[in-house]
Amino acid sequence: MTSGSKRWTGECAEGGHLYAVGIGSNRPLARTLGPHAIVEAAFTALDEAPLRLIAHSPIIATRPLGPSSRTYANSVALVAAPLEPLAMLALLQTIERRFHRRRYRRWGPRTLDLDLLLWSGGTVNEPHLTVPHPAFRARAFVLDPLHAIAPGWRDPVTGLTIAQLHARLTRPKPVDHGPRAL
Ligand code: A4P
Ligand code: MG
Repeated sequence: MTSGSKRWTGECAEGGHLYAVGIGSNRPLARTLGPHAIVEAAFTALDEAPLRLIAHSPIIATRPLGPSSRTYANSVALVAAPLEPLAMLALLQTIERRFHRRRYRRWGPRTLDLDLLLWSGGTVNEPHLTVPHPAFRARAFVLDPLHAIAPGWRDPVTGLTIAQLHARLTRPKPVDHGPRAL
């Protein structure tokens, strides 16, 4: 499946693992391959054996968080894989390299960034891999697309569903008008 968006209905991969993968791009790879097209190409890469693309969100344009000034194309994909988390991270980094991802500087412009957001097996705390991704709960560019395809997935750290985390992030904050005059 490489186009459109589909909501995940809760089934897990037969005998495998399910991952939510955050996809971001804000640097073109060529004149004709800009961030939106790179994210579309990433959907195809995430559906190549041994991976299986279960669903992906629409691609959204987002304002950069951090020092970069270029608009991002962001999406989230649900990917089934027969791989343990460290092997999955290694495969995602191989895909990033295929898109000429260079690690110039932290949060610098990137052709393709693939982050492991959630794993059906729960949490991972390894020197080079933390799952759930430590920052995902505070990022609209992650929670908006994740909410579109997996609102019922429960964050193993907070116990909240993606729908609840999304509501928490997007709910209007109360305005403090200061002390009322009597
Ligand atoms: N690593 C640890 N945990 C994970 C995980 N769950 N998923 C390690 C992926 N990698 C994980 O990542 C650095 C190292 O993190 C990896 O080698 C891996 O061992 P990186 O992708 O090389 O570097 P990075 O992406 O520049 O750093 P970082 O801290 O991962 O940044 P983020 O959190 O990916 O944020 N603004 C908008 N609008 N949209 C974006 O997509 N993205 C970023 C980068 C900043 N601003 C953005 C966006
Ligand atoms: Mg990253």
